[in-house]
Amino acid sequence: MTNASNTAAAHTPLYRMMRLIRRAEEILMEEYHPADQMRCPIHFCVGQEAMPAALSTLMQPDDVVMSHHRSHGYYLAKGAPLDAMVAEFYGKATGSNGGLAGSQELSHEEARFYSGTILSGMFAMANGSAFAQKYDETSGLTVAVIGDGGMEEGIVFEALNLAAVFKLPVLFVCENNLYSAHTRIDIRSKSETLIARAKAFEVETRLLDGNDAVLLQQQLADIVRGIRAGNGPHFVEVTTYRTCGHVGPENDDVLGYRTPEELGKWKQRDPVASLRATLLAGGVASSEIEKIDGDIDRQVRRAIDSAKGAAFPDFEKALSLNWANSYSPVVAKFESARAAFDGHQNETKLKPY
Ligand SMILES: Cc1ncc(C[n+]2csc(CCOP(=O)(O)OP(=O)(O)O)c2C)c(N)n1
Ligand SMILES: [Mg+2]
Repeated sequence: MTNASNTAAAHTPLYRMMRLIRRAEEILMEEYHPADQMRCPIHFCVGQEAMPAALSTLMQPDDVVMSHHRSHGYYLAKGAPLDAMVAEFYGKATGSNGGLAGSQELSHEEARFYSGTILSGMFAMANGSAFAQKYDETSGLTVAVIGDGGMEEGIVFEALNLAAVFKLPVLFVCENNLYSAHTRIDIRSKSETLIARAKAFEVETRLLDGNDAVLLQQQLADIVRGIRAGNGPHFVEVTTYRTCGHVGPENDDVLGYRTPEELGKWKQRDPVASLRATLLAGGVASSEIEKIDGDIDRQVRRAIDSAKGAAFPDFEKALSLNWANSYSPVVAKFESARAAFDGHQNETKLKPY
């Protein structure tokens, strides 16, 4: 093996993770309709795989990752199992949350991965997690991920300030994909970059290219090392783009909220295809890459088959997880099984919105 192919081969795990995230998303999108067996809204992350993949190579078991709604990449990056994620979308008892959370609240206790749909909530909760890590003198850090839209929530500024004052081991990540749902950043903000907002609290900041996984991995390695060494929080803005729709498998470009030129420009910078090209150019055999690709597709299809075959959670057991020990009368309607129920649930089919 030459030096160049050694270097390229070293990026194989990065490629494997990126490809897993990409293909899990694509195959789930194909499966979503017309079967409609996944009954939860899902925010896919096609185009944004480089950041979670780069992070995956730097995470330790006692680190905590807390993500916004576009979470699947970070779930897999933290080492949580694919099967449990897919089963969660199918609402099955074998899901990472026993089938009760779906995509938007996906978490995995053992892997120390959490996500939630309340925009920016993760920045605040990460402070609590990082405070515990510091107080307990563990080597762990907490990663909190939000989007550019999330940066418009007031709690972001309270969280950044507190993390700076307490010098907490937090890596704050803002995935700037230029859109909050269907509203472009230039309509919402005078600046297309957001690091200045974190700098105002004297938090260390970096603006990074979110579509170059190899470069990201190197840059993040330094940042993570600094946080582990006790240097306090770091805010990273990664510029990236989702090439899929905002929510659901549907292409929402019909809404005309972005230009085909812009989309085309970002598709040219596809992070998965470009790392694949780097590996090939660096001498990694195409047969090796094809083997990785084939293994991943089989792994995803197996996860879907096993999710389909698994049982739904037991209703009584599910209710016992309700800490308040009470539930809405709407739930009682389902429990009594007297409510009219449309098995096809056409109304739940997600449309672009
Ligand atoms: C507090 C709050 N307000 C509004 C919403 C509705 N909402 C869900 S996703 C979204 C857009 C988020 O955009 P961004 O943070 O940029 O993340 P992206 O979807 O682009 O990954 C909005 C407004 C929400 N989930 N939480
Ligand atoms: Mg966004």
